[in-house]
Amino acid sequence: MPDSALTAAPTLRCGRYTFDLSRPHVMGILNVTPNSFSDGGRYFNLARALAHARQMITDGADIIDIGGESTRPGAEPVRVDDELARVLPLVEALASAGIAVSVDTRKPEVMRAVIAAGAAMINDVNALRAPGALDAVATSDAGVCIMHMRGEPATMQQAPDYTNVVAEVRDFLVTRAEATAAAGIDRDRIVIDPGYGFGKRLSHNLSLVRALPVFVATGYPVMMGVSRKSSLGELTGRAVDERLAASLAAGLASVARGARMLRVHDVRETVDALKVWSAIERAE
Ligand code: 9MG
Repeated sequence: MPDSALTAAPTLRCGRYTFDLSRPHVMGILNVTPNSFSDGGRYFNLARALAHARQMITDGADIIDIGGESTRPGAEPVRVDDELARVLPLVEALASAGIAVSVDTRKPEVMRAVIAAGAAMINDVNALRAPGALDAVATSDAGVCIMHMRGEPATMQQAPDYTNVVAEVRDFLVTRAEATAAAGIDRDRIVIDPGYGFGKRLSHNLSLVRALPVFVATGYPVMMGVSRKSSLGELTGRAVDERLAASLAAGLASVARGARMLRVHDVRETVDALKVWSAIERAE
C-alpha cells in the first residue's frame, strides 16, 4: 500500500455508487432469515422486508445489507437455492428503485447472482476465502467488505483464543485485502472489518475497538458491526432488543477511532448520534 493511500480522501466505489467516506456511513441491516440473532424472522416476508428497507433509507441509511443466511454463533448453513430465494427478490426490487444494496453472503454462486441482479457490494464474513469468491467479485465492479472471523459461525465461540488479537486480526485482514487486490479488485472497492463478535471473547472485542487506529493505518476504510451484539449484553445485562444505548455507545466509540462505516439495526438513532458527534468534531 503506497503512503499516499494513508492520507487519500477515503472513497469507496461500489458498482454505480461512490461513497465519500469523509462522513461516516451507515449500513442498515436487513436479515431475511427465520432465525437471525436479533430480529429473528421479522423480515422473512417480502412486503415487510421491503417496507423495512425503505424505512431505513428514509431514516438515513446509505446502503442496505441483505442477509439470507444467519451468521449468529451456532447457526446452521443454508443451501444456495434457499439463500437465493430469500435475497434475490429484495435485491431486484431495491436496486431497481435506486437503493444501494449490499448482500451478506459467503457463497460465490450467490455473489454472482446478486451482483447480476444489481447488488453494489458483497459483505463477506469469510473474507472471500471460498473457492471462486475472489473471481465472483473481481469479474464485477461491486465493492466488497472482507471481515475477520475465527472458525465458522457454527463453532466460532467455542473458546476463541489469541496471543495478540489486534496483530492477528490486522495481519489476516491485510493478507486478505492484498489477495483481493491481486485478484483484480481495485483497492478503492475494498473495506476491511475486524469482525466484532466473530470468534472473539468480550476482552478481544473491546481491544479491537480500542485499537481501530491500527486498522485505519492499513489505508483501507474500516467497517464495524457492533449493533445489539452479545458482548454488549454481557456488559449491560440487557436482552438483545434492549441494547440500543449500548450499540450507540460502541458505534460512536468505533467512529471516534476511525471506523468509516457502521453496520446497524437502529438506523434512525445511529444517524442522529452521528450527526451530533460530527457537529462536535467540526466545532471550533
Ligand atoms: C453479517 N454480519 C454480522 N455481523 C457483522 C459484522 O460485524 N461485520 C460485517 N461486515 N458483517 C456482519
